[in-house]
Amino acid sequence: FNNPHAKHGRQAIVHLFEWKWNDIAAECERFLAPKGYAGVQISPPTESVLLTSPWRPWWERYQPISYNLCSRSGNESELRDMITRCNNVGVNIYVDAVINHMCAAGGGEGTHSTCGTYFSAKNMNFPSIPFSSFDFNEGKCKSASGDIENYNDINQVRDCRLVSLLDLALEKNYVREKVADYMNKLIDMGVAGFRVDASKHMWPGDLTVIYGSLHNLNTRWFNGGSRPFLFQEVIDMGGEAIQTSEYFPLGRVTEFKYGAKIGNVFRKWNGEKLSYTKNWGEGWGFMPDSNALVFIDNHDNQRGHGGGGNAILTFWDARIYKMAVAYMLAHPYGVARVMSSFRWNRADDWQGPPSHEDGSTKDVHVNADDTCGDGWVCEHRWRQITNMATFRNVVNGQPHSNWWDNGHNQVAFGRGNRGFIVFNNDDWHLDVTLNTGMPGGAYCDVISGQRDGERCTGKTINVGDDGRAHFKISNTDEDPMVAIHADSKL
Ligand code: ARE
Repeated sequence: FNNPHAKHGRQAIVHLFEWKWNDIAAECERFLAPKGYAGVQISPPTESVLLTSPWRPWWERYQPISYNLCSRSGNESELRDMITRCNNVGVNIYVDAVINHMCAAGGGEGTHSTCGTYFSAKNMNFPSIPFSSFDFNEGKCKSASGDIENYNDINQVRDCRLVSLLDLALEKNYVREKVADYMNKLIDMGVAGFRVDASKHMWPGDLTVIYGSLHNLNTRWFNGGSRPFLFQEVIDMGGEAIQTSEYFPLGRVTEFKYGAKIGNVFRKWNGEKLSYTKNWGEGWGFMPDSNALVFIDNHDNQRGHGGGGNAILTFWDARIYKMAVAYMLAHPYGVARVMSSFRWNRADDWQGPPSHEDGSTKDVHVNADDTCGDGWVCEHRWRQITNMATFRNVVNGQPHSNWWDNGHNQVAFGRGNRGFIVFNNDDWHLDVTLNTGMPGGAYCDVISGQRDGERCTGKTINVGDDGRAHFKISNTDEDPMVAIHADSKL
């Protein structure tokens, strides 16, 4: 379950948060495949509640009311078309699976759902699956309110309602079967795996049974016997009763310490310095490499939900954000996920995706210069980030090597003889000759530009036959970093 089944040596996953299926299909063909992204994490595809107060928040999608594949992003045939088209160009689809719960206990009763299916939160009745009151943990939860009140009580965390969301009784065979049927339908349609939402709130034993009943991936696109890629959302910053390690035998796990720590490093908070990242990864107390799914920010902590706090870097802090994403993509630790966001009014963290008056999501508008408009940020299309996704592919399998630092916030490291990156996050210039480990020749810096045939649209770096190269990076450069790799050789 730990293998993303990426094609053509591609490495990075991108979360196209709230994108419509038609837009994702087009993005796979026109951008993700040619640039070498391995796969897409999509927003939850099931029917959910439709909320009007506040108006159509993004988080309504985390409140399923049926397993019909009919959401704000599109219907089942659009979903199927997207999966097919992305698979046909070797870009995998990973589904955000909300299986811990249904909608909120106070979700009412009626047909206020994204495709008009009837449900009753009051009676815990979801007839289209069907789930009834027998299928929830109401009797099992021992907290006074029925909600999780204490994260140090393992039983509460797993048997009570997360923020009042009706908690499914995953110990029941019937419930397990319905959940597995839902996931298997998607596997048969061709998805490569799942982000398992709120995994901390499900017993590892229940998940083991559900995962065990998942089909192998569709052999139209994947090798026979391939198991779905599973990455489980467990927020463990240390200090709580539930630890990520409980989920290691089941699949990969989100490493939330990664983004929180890297935010502190690039912001230079809490005495952190870039030079301290020489042993970045397990050396920083992160989980084993083979278990980790890493990211700088996610759809929750970029807007103050979930774990990580104020240190989390996002597109709002564009300059150091690009440096942090570049660091992640250059570094060998973990399976890396790039965030792709929409803009919102920062006082209203509930705001949904760019929408029309009737609440339907707007198309993603792509500008002539490859950036996006109409409220879509498309960090994954920012040149520095796209080019570092390519860097990660080019250096794949090569060791972390040729480390250098100035004792402060100037560092450099390579990936064997395939790539080299230099950062200057100090308040003064960097001017130094370093051993890159790369074969001699002229290379195009993929941060300030990129190779275009024989031409370089950015800085050119000359590596001598001894592997040494001179780097000058001003602290006032637009992006105070330089990266070269085997495929950027001129
Ligand atoms: C919304 C409202 C709530 C309301 C509820 C029901 O905000 O006030 O009670 O609806 O009416 C998302 C949003 C929530 C939203 C929910 C349902 O973030 O705000 O609730 O959808 O619409 C914990 C969990 C972790 C979870 C985070 C957010 O452990 O699994 O909280 N993350 C996932 C998703 C979210 C999603 C859900 C789960 C629910 O990524 O997008 O919620 O499907 C410490 C702990 C963490 C804890 C964290 C925050 O760090 O260690 O475990 O995370 O605090 O409480």
